[in-house]
Amino acid sequence: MTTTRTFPPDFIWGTATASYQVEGAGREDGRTPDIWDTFCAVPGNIADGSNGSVACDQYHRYPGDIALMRELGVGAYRFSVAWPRIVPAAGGPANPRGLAYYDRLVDALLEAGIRPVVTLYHWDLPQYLQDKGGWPQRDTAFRFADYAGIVAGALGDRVDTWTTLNEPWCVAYLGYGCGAHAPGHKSHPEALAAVHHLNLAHGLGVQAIRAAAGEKAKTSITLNLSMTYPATDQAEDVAAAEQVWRIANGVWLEPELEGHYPEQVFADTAHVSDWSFIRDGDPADICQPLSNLGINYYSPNWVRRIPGAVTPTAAEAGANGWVGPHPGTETIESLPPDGELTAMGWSQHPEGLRDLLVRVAEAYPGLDLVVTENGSAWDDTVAPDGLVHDPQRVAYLAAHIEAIGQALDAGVPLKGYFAWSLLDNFEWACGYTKRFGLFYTDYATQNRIWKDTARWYQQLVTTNAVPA
Ligand code: IFM
Repeated sequence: MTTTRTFPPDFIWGTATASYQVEGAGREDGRTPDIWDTFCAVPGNIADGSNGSVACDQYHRYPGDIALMRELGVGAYRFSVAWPRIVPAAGGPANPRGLAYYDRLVDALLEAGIRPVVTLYHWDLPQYLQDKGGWPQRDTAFRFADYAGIVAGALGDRVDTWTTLNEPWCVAYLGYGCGAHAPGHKSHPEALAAVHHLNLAHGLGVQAIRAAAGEKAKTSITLNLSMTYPATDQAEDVAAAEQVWRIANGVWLEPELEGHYPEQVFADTAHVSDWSFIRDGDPADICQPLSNLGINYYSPNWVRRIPGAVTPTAAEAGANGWVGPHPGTETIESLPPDGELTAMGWSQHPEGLRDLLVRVAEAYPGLDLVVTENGSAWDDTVAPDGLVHDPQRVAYLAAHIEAIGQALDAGVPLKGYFAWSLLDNFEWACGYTKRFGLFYTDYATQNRIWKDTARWYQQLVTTNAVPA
């Protein structure tokens, strides 16, 4: 067999899921409701009116899913822990039955030779914390640190890497800014307060993990950085792209890795917030040494300054109900997606992944990077041969693997790649209507069915070379 590209021998190939999207067992073993249970109960919030109460039933079927991963040949499984299983009520105590589930999962993964890569927060905030205000409230960051310490204390001897938060961008901007995600608020001032308290939660969480699991614990955060290009090379569009970069990416990267917010972001958002929620000492708490940075990438964004648009006053900003995701960007618009769109309506630009990795690596030399999510949704069906043939997903994956190869060629210290997702699952506001899996989930039977993409990935990860 001829091959087109090989990867470093220690490169980690993995796959990923998240608790609410796959576990099910919504009320089992003491788990209490989270904000997604509440959000899903509101008619109209979820495309198919569904919720995560059963999902892929991984809570009961994890041995079968681990057997599949073993056959796939991946070296790591990135999953998340459901906070309301671990701390089901305000103030604790920790729930031993909740911890026992992750204990079993981690042991089974290790037995199968698969590294457990744990995310502590992939969006399932306990409802009791949202009842007190959720992420716009400072106290939530401290409660997160308590929870992180509990989990790290219980599993720290076996977990490979600890990721504090997954995609805080979505939490702040979709959850509190434009309302597309739980808890469904539409408030840019709340979104910016959430940004800061998520950053604080990350920093306090890293400290709590180290205190519980030891200084050697490998820590990380996963950011869905937006690769933002200017629509033209005109100065106003270039400036627009940099403004979007600051509010989408800089508000996480700079405090977490440099110890301060991008100065210009305060001016960009002055009509939205005075950022008075930042307290002395917060920057030092937020900026903690990390073992690596996780980056999720699906599609890039082209933006331009809207001709003639002016930034609203504070009063107008509060009154006009403008609810784009990024606070302070009322004078900027994104170009519509182009080319063949995935089932999510997202365009496909693998070079965006390469460019993003190169930009971050240049900004933070010496920091190891990992692609913690990348994948695509398509309208899969089971063929008469009982399998799923998904050439568009294979092509997407192959093109993005080539892009990470180019990033490695350019000297990016990229250490691993996790395909999103192990199996079709609950895709948030889209419910079960969008399928991202390497494996097809038959929700009626909970059978997992091989897609061609899973076979392609199997060949890649078992040979460490792109199939010709
Ligand atoms: O399914 C999500 C995941 O939970 C977070 N990153 C993006 C994926 C696809 O939308």
